[in-house]
Amino acid sequence: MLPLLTMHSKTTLAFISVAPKVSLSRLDELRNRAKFIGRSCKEVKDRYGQAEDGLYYLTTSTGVVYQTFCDMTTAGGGWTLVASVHEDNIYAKCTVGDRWTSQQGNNANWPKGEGNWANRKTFGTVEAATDDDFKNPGYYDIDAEDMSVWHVPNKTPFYHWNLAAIMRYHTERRFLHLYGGNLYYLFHRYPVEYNVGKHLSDNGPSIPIVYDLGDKESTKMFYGPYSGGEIEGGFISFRAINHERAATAICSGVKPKGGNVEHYCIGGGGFFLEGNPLQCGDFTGFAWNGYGTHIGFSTSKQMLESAVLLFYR
Ligand code: KO2
Ligand code: CA
Ligand code: CA
Repeated sequence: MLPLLTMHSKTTLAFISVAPKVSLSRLDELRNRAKFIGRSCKEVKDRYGQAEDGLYYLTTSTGVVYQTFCDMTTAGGGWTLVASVHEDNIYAKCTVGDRWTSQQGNNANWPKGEGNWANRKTFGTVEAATDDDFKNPGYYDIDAEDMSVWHVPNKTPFYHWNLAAIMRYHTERRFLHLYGGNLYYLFHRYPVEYNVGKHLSDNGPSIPIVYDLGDKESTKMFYGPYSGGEIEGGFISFRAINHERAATAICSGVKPKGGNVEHYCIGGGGFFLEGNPLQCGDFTGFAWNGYGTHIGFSTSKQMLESAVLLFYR
């Protein structure tokens, strides 16, 4: 039996949409997806012809079973959600919730920070991928060629991600072949670590992207006007280093042409020297000139309040 809905007051209903009613045959259909197990959403699509976006069951090469979201429609489909980077509080600098940077402060003696870009630790849940950080075993297990990235407003339920997204794009050049097949291996080659190199000359790769929602110009508009002077839209970049030798993980939608990457690249190592500790956090220095002001180096509010969803195919 499905639980009955209890309506407490009109006010509650106005802000919290009610749980959807679902037929028993639909529940059977969802449960029966367990039959279509694969190592990636691409396998599930190719082997069983599953074409509906939603949650599917996957297994790693060693038999770890998990559930995640599959985008079965964009550019041929078969995209596996492997992670999300979520900023829970831009004012809290490298504290709890900054899983993609450091949760233990801004500290030059802990240069790799959490190290989660290059380990097998997993966290979060797929349904909460826009409410908190998420990382599943696909991140290190799937042998992928391309990436897709969605910027989705925080708190959006998964069945609305595609429509609610403010930017969506994917790569088409099979670049992951060159870097070990996924981000786990890519970040072993390009460690996200303080003091491993110099800005621009030691950055990791920048890969051209194809937009599914947005374009080069709209991408630049999400970042601050000062950032605009040192980025080029139409790329996804990895392990970008800043003027003070802090390492960031991903510059979404852009290629850095300067060294203030802390205002347009996310995730990082355990130490950001400038403004200590203001630039340390999952969304680094996105609020350097105020919260969502889109002044100076501050991003727009939309960017600041959207989670970055990472897919492989
Ligand atoms: C600023 O006023 C400032 O920020 C710069 C940062 C940005 O990442 O490197 C410099 O610290 C500069 O000295 C100054 O503090 O400049 C271009 C204007 C921003 O915030
Ligand atoms: Ca976070
Ligand atoms: Ca700077």
